[in-house]
Amino acid sequence: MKWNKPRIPLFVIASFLFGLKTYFVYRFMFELTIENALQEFILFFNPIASAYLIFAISVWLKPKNQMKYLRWTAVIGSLVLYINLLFYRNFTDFITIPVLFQGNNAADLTTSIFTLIHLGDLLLFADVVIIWILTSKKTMDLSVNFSKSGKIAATAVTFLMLSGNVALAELERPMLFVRAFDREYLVKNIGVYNYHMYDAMMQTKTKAQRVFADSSEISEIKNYINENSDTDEKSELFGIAEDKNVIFVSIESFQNFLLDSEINGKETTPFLNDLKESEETIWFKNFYHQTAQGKTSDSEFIVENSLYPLGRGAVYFTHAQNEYHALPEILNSHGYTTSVFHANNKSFWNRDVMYDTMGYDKFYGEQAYEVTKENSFGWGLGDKAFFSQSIDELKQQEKPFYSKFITLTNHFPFELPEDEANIDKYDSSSETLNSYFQTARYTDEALKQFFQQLKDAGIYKDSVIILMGDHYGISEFHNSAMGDFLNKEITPYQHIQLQRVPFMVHIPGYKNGEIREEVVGQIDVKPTLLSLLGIKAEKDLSFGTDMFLDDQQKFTALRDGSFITEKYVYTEGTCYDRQTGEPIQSEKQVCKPIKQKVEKELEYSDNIIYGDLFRFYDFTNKDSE
Ligand code: GP9
Ligand code: MN
Repeated sequence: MKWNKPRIPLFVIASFLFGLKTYFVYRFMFELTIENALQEFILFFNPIASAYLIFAISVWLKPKNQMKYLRWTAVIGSLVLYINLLFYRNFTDFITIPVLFQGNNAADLTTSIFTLIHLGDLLLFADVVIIWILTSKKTMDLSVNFSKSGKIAATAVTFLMLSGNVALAELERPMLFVRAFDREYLVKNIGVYNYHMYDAMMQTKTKAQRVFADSSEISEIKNYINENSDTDEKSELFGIAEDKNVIFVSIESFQNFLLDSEINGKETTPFLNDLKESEETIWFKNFYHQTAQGKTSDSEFIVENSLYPLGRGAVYFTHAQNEYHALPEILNSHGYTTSVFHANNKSFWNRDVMYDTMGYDKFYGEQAYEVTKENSFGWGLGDKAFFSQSIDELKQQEKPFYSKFITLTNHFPFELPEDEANIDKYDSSSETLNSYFQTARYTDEALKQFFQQLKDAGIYKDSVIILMGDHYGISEFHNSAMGDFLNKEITPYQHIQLQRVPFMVHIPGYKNGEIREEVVGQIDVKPTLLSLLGIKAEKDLSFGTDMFLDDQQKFTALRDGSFITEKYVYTEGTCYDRQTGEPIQSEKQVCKPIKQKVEKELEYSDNIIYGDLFRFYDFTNKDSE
């Protein structure tokens, strides 16, 4: 019997199959917030429109190439979607081109990758199998030699669907393509494939920005900075740590909620709990991390430069060739020896390049350590061995020194050998959250041991030790388990409050330790540290203020435009009372002026980085603009 050509061309069938699969992934596998029926419709429509856009190109091909095109488009499209899904499971975010080119990181991420792949994911390739079978040799005659008008009609439908999608997206989110703070909005409205095209365009724009930037942009930014900070003002702690060594410990994925938490009656962080209450410690309990896609490297960048990280990619990768006026460089010029200790691949996050750019004297990466099967787990060398092995090198540093230590064990997926665990796992639906307490406890013990080793080495009393959490460890993906643990629903307000990480300044011999309530963030570390060391703030292109100065106007801005002030927490378009967590209905406008300022500040920071504006800035001449 002769096979009758189906009336519906195969590229249309492929568009539907592939589009429906994509919709299924958006709807049920990504955690996209759907607020209304229009959003729901767009979410359904955009994957079909996108799929049609790509598959309909086949009509312009010779019949013998059409099947090949459909088949491979389905494969590549599915891989793009799946890789985004894996990335999302880890970071609750979508891939950007700069992140994609962080090849070294991808290789190092393998330990995490396997916990992100689920067996059921195989079903996500069902459409590929169907398309593959339909396009296989036996049914080759499914190819259609489209007439010219057929080709034009098929393409016209593409444009119709595409413009329909864009119009609906614009209706749903005015100025969506101008304000690109939030990748989720973009993916929800135009789909992951079009989002990648948009991202590629943005990347090209970024490259162009540097070429077209000129020195005149500095004046406006400088005016803004001058209006908002008084560099002549000194806090009462100015110079308290003068000539001391600085030991800065960046604690991996450490959130404030770990402090004072208990699992089956046992404290998770006994050492840090005591330390924060000590009279030698000043603990800022409302200190927020401000990182974005660059995670640890973003936290380093913020601390070193008092600039915001970028909304897309890790600035450590994308702008490592820029000029900066970073903390190590400033400290070097004041007689400090500067170094970093971190037992991971030196090229991870492009650190080897960026540390050089920022002026670190020495970087002790993985090769400086003895890493064996016995002393490493999870992401690598355990924190205890890391500190133990670092001490000898630390002793050799010329004084005064500034040394940064970056821990590793408390990193997703929070793996720890059973015999290293001194606290039970938590019991919830999230294996990630359950394990988190055990690795956090391990790091707490490693810190305790490190303090003792510093004392034994005779370094302790001449040093000031700063402890800081780099960013969150438990993503929004685990909100339901987090809600169980904290015994409250994780609302957007709670989510922001969960972004608080430890920040403790420990000064041996100090007697006035206290718990400070100010709302502060990583952007404030650089001026605070310089002030403690008695180094007068110089003319700089940076944001943030000395945490010990009273400044009522202050806000702590997160990279997505959310912010926290003394009174308010603003996120996802809602202004909350910071104390009660209640949305502020009646005075909806109170957050608006702050929001505008936050957006301006983030934009200025971006302009400094994108335009590489430090290259026009002369630090030797105080009046240069
Ligand atoms: C890797 C470590 C962890 O060297 O800093 O990086 P993260 O994944 O947290 O950015
Ligand atoms: Mn980290």
